[in-house]
Amino acid sequence: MIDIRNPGDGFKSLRARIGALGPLRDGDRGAEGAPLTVGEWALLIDDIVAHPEDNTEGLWNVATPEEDGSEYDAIFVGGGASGRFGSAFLKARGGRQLTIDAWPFLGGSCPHQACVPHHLFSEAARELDLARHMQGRLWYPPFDEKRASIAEIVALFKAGRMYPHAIMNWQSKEQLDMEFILNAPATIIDEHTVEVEGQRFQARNLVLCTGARTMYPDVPGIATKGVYDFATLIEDLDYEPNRCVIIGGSKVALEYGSFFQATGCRTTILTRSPLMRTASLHHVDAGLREYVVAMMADRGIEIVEGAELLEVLGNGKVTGVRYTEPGGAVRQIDTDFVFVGTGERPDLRMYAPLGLATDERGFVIADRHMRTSVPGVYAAGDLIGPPMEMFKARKCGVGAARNIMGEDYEFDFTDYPDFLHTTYEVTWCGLSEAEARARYRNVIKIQMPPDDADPETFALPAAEGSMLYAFTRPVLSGWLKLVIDADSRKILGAHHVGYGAKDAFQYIDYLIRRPEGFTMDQMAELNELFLNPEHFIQLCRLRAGQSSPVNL
Ligand code: KPC
Repeated sequence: MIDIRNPGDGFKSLRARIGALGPLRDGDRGAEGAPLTVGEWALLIDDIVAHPEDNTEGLWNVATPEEDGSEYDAIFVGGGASGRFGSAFLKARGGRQLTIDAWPFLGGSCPHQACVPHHLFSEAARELDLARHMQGRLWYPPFDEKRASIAEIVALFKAGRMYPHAIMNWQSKEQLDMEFILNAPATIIDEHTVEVEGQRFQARNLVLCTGARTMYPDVPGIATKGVYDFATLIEDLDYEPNRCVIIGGSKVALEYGSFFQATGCRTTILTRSPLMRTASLHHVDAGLREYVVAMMADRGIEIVEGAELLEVLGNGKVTGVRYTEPGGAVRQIDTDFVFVGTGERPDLRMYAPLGLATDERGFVIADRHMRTSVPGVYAAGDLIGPPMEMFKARKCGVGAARNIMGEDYEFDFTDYPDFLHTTYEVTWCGLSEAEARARYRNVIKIQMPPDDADPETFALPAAEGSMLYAFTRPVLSGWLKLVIDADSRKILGAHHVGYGAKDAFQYIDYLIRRPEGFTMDQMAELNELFLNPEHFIQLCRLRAGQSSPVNL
């Protein structure tokens, strides 16, 4: 082990051990000593991320083609969720993979700039929301609006992100037996050849998994300092924002906007499309949307739907934005912080030698086998378009691996459970009530609070994670709905705003999408762990005795 506070030449010795044999290895790649521990990986990654200029050499745990020129079954270009899961699966099936990433860690943007910080921020938003709401009651002190610093929470994340990175590298090498080259960009030569640090590797197939990045609106001033996206927020924020304007109505816009507002940074969302009615979100129930947006407004977020950004104003730093509102009037907001959440697009320049077919938005076209227009070349994850979700990224990578290893495997991600965070966790799957009514003649719903209840006095759902709200201001305690075909008794959709139901939705989605479906009677037979986050089981049981069930 090297001394964390005083590594000396430890980084050199760590690098020398990257290819060292772990317990699964049976060949000698000429590396010295024991494999790196998670702690050692963390040190090395942190040093490289902090000082990229001093760390231009790749991290190899593979032989060079000169030492071992045998062909790979697949080279995964990009070691994020798609590349890592695809690689692990292919390796487990007995194939030979090489995974290449320009970052010094596997796992991609998720643990570096995306899902992991997002969840940290959403958890902070939830805590802050409760602390502000409960201030002066029970054990809650007066809420100090100056104490929640966006910059400090970002710094907290940055100070710890090397640990999940390290686990990805350690797990991939020591437990999954993957071969990789990290901290080195790949150059595509042709559909079977990739060059890294002057070495050319040959493969039967390529799997392209390099993700996407925020697409900025093309308006004057958009490059001014003080304009951020979810990635640059992490890398470049060097002051405490006082006022925030969000551009866009994507999930990212709702989620980060809710976080910024919860910290006390007054936030306005300027969005063309109504929130949660953007094309990238499907099956959003009108009642769920209404509750989510109302609760964001209740927290003080200003939402301008139908807004068109005209320009970002600045004098070397952002000072404001100009936009048109729906009637055409031009408005200005003075702000020191602009956050772009207008969706993502891939950067395909490195793939120019392949001549890949792309769609009208610029995403790589891949079929259900993950095959691109170029034989032998597969694509996965955000590179092929929405949904920009983890399940899709990982299963695309695995799907490519399965096909490469000889299976005929199709992955259809047209239907899936979805979620987002505001200061709540919002989850949904299956059909919205309106979609269900369009397809079935006898639709009922189980909803809490019911439509005709006064939500300010109707203290249900009182649920896991929202009890303090339920007993202080009931309307804040959440919202839920089950949509049911009363004829077949099958559950068609589930919708929830609260805390802790995400896990259940992974399974509910699977159950209701089975060909045989999942009835309200089967739901009623489950054993609730009361007070459960979503109340669906007991509410179904209250109606299951009815031969012709009606709304609850
Ligand atoms: C929190 C965590 O799992 C780390 S980020 C996941 C990256 S990967 O496992 O490659 O999908």
